[in-house]
Amino acid sequence: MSRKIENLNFLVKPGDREKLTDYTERKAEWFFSRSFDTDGNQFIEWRDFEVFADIVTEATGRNPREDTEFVNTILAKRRPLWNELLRTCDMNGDGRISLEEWKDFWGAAADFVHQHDSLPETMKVIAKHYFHSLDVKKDGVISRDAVRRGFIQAGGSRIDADRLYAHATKRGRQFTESVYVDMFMGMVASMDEDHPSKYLLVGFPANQGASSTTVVTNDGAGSSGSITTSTESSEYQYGPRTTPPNTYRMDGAYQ
Ligand SMILES: [Ca+2]
Ligand SMILES: [Ca+2]
Repeated sequence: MSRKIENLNFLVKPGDREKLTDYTERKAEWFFSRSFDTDGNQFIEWRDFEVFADIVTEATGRNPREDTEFVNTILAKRRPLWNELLRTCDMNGDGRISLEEWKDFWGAAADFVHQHDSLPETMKVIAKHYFHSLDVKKDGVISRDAVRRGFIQAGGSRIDADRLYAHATKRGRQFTESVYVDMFMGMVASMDEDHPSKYLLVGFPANQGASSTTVVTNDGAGSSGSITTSTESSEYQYGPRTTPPNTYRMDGAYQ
């Protein structure tokens, strides 16, 4: 069934944002600002990816002006994602995606999920990008540690990371790409505020406890917004107190 619908046409039309409920609209807005609109100007542009790459580079102690090869490696990983976003979401063809275009996209995608019980291709590209960013060992499975590190890097809480992981691995299953894509589908389309797929939205206000939780570091200080610069050690290591960017930095580009 799901294979048959792979090729179903997915079209976004102006006004598809009307298909959003208050709750799904809030999720769309959160994802827009936390995942993509790095500079917060209400548009997703290639510039946002460049800012993101600089932030990630600085978080590893490198100078983005000098280590351009490192920066370009990060950008190269995200170029296909950007091309896909532009292709599907940039309806007026101005080379950037406004918040309204994004909401039309999200509304069309949620409607597609309700009709076909499957994600449209562009949403799958986004989901798979984030899955592979978290699959740091490249073995097709996300570990609990990887989820925690990803959440903390993105300014989220360890408690929410554990909630997400517990749901993803319920009944003994592994956190594979297909589990991730399924949860992503729920995150896009579910109107149920208790649906655990919401935990994919790092720091989302509706995630109970997210706003009141701080991550306790080795020195005991709350630093939910700190940046980890090591991705393989068993203890979380915190870099300098950099202001966390307004983005969902679950990107494995450090590896
Ligand atoms: Ca922007
Ligand atoms: Ca546009």
